[in-house]
Amino acid sequence: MSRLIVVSNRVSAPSDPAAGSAGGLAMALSAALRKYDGLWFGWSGETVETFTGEMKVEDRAGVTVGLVDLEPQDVDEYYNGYANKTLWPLFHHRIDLAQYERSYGEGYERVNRRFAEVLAPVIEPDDIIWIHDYHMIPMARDLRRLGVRNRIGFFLHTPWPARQLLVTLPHHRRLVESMFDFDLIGFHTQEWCDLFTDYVVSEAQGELFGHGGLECFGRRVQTGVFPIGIDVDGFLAARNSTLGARTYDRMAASSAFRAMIVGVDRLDYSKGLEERLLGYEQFLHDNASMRGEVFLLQVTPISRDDVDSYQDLRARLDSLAGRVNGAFGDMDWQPIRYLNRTYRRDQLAGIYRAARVGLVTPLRDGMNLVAKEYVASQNPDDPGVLILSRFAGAAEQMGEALLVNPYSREELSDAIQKALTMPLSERIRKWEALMQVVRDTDVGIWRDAFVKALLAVEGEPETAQWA
Ligand code: GDG
Repeated sequence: MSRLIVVSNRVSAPSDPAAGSAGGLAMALSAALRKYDGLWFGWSGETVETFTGEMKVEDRAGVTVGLVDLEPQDVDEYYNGYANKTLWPLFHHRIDLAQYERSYGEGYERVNRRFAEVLAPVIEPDDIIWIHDYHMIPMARDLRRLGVRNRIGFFLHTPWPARQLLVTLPHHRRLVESMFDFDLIGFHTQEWCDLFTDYVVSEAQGELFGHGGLECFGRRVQTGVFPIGIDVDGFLAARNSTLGARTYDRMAASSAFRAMIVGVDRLDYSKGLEERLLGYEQFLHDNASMRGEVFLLQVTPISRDDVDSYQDLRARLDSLAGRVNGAFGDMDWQPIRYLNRTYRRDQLAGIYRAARVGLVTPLRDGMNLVAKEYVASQNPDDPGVLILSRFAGAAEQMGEALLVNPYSREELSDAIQKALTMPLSERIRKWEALMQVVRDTDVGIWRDAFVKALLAVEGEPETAQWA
């Protein structure tokens, strides 16, 4: 039987799934792999003085993981450098924050090559390989060079940037060319897929064929749209667990006579946190009668704290949350509870359930799983309202949410007011439609659709040039 080999930068399978971990990719992959025979391969998160190329194999809550340690220079150049300071900002439309240093690109190529060299010897002929995210774009090329002829798919968890932005990346063509060593490339939304196609056709003079096929650089690749979702049953179980229920009771008591608005995001400039706090401040300004009647619980675990732009954002958010609390708070009311910590997944489910409004307002986001978790957690008889940025991939499916432009504080303020006063019948109608979307895009459906499409790609992998 064929195995599914999943590759991602970091193997972060939680040892206790109910505890979870703060990151969309980690949650999605561990849920997807628990039900599949296979291996999850990637960086251990540890460093060693000299790279050994040794793979440590472990079992984590039913998921077999293969881990490699990297050198400190790899982490600086590949992870903190090219992945987090170059590609992440570029792919999220922040070329003002993107840094293009030659050493970063060299580290990125080196680590992809190292990953390929460690993985190639354990690949069996029937294995299917599924590589994830922007950290690992050139890895198929390196595997092909080592003679790997298996089916190799790629899934991008972030947006694909507009062509006019991508061309600011030195060697952009080389990066895209390496993607033609995959058999299938998947995106969350039609919009990201169309932007990729636009680059290939308009910048690299490629051509379309069939349904989602692209021919360029003398090779062919298939593209497709596979919207990711959450493990719905797992999340409902977390919500209904003892700790989930207890957290709900605790939050319901803590928000008695006050409506809770909730935000849950890694501390990242793509999540629109500053704009969100400014929109909430505008709401407090516009709706004097509602002061004291609401509060915003913003759960924001620190993320990528080795990168300057994240430290700067953290300082600005500290100051903004303090300013709003100082200006509007009262002796028995704090408008914003701003928390730089993580909660267990079952606790998060209880928090979401107790919140009248879910505020999910990224400036740019591949999909956004918090939007789906918030919907799944609601009480069907008295559901809360989801406010969702139109620039999150999730907006392509979740049109029944209150869609907003997160750059406009007036629009945010109006949407909060509307959500808090929405009649029950409308809340129920919207929630039912959104919950259907959450079920239709369950992470198991996403995994199966991608693997099926990968197996259905016609023809031999085009590897002759490396053989
Ligand atoms: C990337 C893409 C795409 C957050 N705080 C805590 C916690 N979390 C969990 C959430 C959710 C996950 O982290 C965040 O997922 P998102 O999808 O919102 O965002 P990214 O981390 O940026 O993920 C994104 C995703 O990949 C999947 O393809 O949707 O667009 O950027 O599951 O619940 N979990 C726990 N405690 C916390 O405090 N346990």
